[in-house]
Amino acid sequence: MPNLDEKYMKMCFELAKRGKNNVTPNPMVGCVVLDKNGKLVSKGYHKKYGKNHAERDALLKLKNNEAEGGTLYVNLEPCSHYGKTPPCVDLVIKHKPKRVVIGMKDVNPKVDGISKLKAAGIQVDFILEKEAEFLNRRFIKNMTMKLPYVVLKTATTMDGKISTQTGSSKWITSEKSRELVYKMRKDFDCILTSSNTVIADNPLMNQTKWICALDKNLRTDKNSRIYSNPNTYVASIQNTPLKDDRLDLKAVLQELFNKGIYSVFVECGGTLAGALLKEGLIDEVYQFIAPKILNDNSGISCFNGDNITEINDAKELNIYEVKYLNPDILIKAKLNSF
Ligand code: AOF
Ligand code: ZN
Repeated sequence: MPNLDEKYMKMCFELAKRGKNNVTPNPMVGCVVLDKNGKLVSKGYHKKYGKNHAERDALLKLKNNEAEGGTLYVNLEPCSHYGKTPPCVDLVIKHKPKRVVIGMKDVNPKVDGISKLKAAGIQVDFILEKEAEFLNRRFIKNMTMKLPYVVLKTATTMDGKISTQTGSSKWITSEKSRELVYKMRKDFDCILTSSNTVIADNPLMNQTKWICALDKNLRTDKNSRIYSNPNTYVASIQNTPLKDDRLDLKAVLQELFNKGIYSVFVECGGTLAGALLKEGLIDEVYQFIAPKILNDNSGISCFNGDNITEINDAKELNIYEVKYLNPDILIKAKLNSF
């Protein structure tokens, strides 16, 4: 019954999202249990890093053997390893469901719960795999690439400019959009910015635990507002390898990952944005577009990267959300970066 499978998997997604920001770097996982008559008997989710996984949370609520002969839904393959918690798959098998419906395979190489379920005679089905992967895209990037998930925010005119040729840029988007940016920052471990932005705007950026400023030649003033955060990390020629005479951007992101930074919100000008895009280091773009047209040939573009002559060489994105913020719009789009 594919419709019911979709319904209960979507319920798992909603349960999983309750763990958002509390389970990092673990995935967000929800679980729904039906008895042999198809009646929903338990729900659970992974609430906090290091605490019970979703399946354990759901199954431990059962008083008897209600799951026997029933169906267990979970948006991630049950784990089979000893981490901070014991393997979920053993507990699932103990409860003897007839069928386990999974959203996505776990990309953690330590995990092979599916074989264990099958060996125990349990039917394993997949549903809404793409959606399940999208939900846990940060986890997949972190686990498979050992890099933080990178979202670049930009605010442009309708002709894609972030400032005039003289650098005049305050403000392109409305106050409402800028307030939304402050809220967005809270979903990230770190803001990444450039020395140019620090020198031009002297932003405070105090909504994330970490700030990383790319300042190759240590040009920023030590009294700049970002330095009021004790966790501001300056990547410079002193601690970062160079690539083509510039800071090696991938090396910076690797260093951030090693510090336990799993997500990065980039707020910078066109040069750094263009360089990150060229290196394939951006996972998503959040683009605010104001109802303005600059009509200036020398205005600064939000991506000032390269000399591209073929339209076929343009980077392609998948837009997954468009919001009308009146007067601006916000586009959220994902690159196929991993
Ligand atoms: C599941 N259900 O709800 C989650 C899973 O250190 P641990 O024990 O918390 O293990 C973390 C790993 O377990 C994590 O990297 C991922 O592979 C998996 N997460 N698995 O069966 C869950 N959160
Ligand atoms: Zn588990």
